[in-house]
Amino acid sequence: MLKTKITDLFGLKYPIFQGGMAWVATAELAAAVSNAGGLGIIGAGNAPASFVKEQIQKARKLTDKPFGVNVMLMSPFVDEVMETVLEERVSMITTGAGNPGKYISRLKERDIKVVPVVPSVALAKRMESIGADAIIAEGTESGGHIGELTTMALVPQVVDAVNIPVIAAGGIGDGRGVAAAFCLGASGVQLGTRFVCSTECTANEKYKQYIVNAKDRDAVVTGRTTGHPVRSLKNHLTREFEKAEQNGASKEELEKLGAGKLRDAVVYGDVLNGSVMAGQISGLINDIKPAKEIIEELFDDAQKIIKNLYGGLE
Ligand code: TUI
Repeated sequence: MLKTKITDLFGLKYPIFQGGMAWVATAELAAAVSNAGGLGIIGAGNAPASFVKEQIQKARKLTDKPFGVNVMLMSPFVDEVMETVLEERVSMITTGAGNPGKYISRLKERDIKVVPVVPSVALAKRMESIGADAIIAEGTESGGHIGELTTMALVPQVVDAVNIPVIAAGGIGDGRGVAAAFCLGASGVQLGTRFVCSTECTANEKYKQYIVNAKDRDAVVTGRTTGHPVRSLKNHLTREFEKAEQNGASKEELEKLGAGKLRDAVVYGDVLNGSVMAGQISGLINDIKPAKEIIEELFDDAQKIIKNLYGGLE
């Protein structure tokens, strides 16, 4: 009933990935999403390989379904994390914040599927040409490190530019967003912020609640002057960052201001001085519930909408 190129390629019940968010996307969340029929993804973020290995092994105890790892390419540990995913032979990886080109041949030799996150058509085409299995087109509505284009503009342009399946990400939080992504030509969706507000997510309850309480304009962008813009929920830190940028702070000063702040928010619940990375859809998210309920509701609602429009997905 929900067959798409993405369910076929990754052996899923539902064509949905859970974003591989640093600190947030632990083995517990990834396993819950995979057990519910989506694709759970462990976020490697800036963590060393030993942590990623531990998380992979933990997830294997919690689910017998496929799951993936998101490799954050700006991480100082990226090379050793890649070695770990090769050794552990995870079934797939997503990549973010850079070009995974130099790793692709070794990953493919081990039958590890590679799904890069891209913010542009040019990068999508390059990724297809070097052997990516699918592409995640992520709009600027997303939380964390972002590109410029909106999901609405980016997804159909990427769909037209490549022959591999496209997964839409950024700004999707309910069944209407899922249906819209399919209307734009996507074969699947990736959601991050919605899964932060799941029961199984191990992020501090204060982080989840800060998203639940957020309104439409609360997810702001800082760091444009560094070339690495980041979207997070407004708080003391975003205001301090804005001031520093207005006063012409150097890239190094700004990096220092942001260092360790995501962990402070996710792990310790410091939602005022930490970095509460979350997407523009935060304003739509009003509850915390099990990943299975989230996924079933997303696709029940999307199916109803799509049936009314076209008679259903395949
Ligand atoms: O990667 C993300 N989102 C992230 S990573 C992250 S961890 C972090 N922590 C502290 C500061 C900054 C980041 C939090 N959120 N999304 C995927 C994504 N990738 N969005 C945009 C891109 C991207 C950007 C440039 C992908 C490729 C790219 O290529 C540039 C090049 O090399 O051509």
